Amino acid sequence: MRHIRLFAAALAAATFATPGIADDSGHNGPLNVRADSHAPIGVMADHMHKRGEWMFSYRFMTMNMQGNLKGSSSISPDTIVTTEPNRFFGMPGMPPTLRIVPLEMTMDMHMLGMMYAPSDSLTLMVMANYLDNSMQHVTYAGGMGTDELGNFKTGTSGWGDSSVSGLVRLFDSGPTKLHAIIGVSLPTGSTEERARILAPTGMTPVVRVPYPMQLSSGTYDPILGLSYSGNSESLGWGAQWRGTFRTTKNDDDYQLGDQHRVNAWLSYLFRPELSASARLEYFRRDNISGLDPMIMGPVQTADPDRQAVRRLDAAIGLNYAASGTLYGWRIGIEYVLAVDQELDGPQLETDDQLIIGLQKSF
Ligand SMILES: [Cu+2]
Repeated sequence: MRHIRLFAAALAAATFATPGIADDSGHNGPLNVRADSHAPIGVMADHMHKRGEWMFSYRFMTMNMQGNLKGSSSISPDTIVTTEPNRFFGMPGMPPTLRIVPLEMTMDMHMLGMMYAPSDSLTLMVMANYLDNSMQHVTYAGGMGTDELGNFKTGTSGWGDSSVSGLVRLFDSGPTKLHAIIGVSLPTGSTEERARILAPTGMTPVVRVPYPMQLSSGTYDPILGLSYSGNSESLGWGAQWRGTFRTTKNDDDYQLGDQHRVNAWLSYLFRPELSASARLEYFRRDNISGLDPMIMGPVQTADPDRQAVRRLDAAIGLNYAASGTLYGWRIGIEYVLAVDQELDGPQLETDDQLIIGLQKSF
């Protein structure tokens, strides 16, 4: 919940900072700026550009996960290590139940984006991510019982998957717009990250880390979507679906589950430069098929069938689009709270996310 304070500070800063430029229509005129012409900052590929226009963007996202859920009920580490079966049981040294439990995870993502419109009906978009993951665990001693052996933390960081997409105009009446998203996700990150762990035997080997800590899918995956937006004088709205489809196994013999995001948002324009938004996102990710033979252990994250997520998030945010001499610059912030989730578990529960983004078009 540390994100709430940051968000409140940004809200206060925006509220106090904007009156000074309220009447600054600049050289471009006040009608050229409309903060809500972009979706809330957590939505990607939401807008198109005019022919010849470029945009560069940077987003920072941080996600907090804490505690475990099975389905939508919380499950304690003691219960996990005494009742949850270990799929690797029967292999040398493998206990019948899970013995290592993730307690919390932080995922930080730096996203770089570039957009360019060769025509009014096509905008090209390239995105790259740099990831920084850390996960805290508890290890239980031996093959049974509830004696804790100790804690350990693993961390991975590096470039994740990139994407190249085309946004294709399907409809534009001025106030309402619709476009298709057609792209491909590129395996520009590593699927073979390693870290030191604490095993139930007390040994501390360096092993290939489980799936949630890897940086990439390892596959070329089609991305498809539809994005709609509209506005009236002071209200804006929109909806988007975006899916990533995994079609082949990677070099490590597995494929991540398909992923879908469905978004709906409403915004209110206080003045041309400033809008506030409320957004709902439904996120769905399927289980992994196949299995990396190098990822094995009495821990839920190593199990391909304990990866699926169905989650509803609610977000509030602000968009600010500069006018006058800073015309072309935008800043957006969003605080995202997970309100409901169902996990093929045990699996770490998502708490909240904070997203801050800076955009410059010219
Ligand atoms: Cu753009």
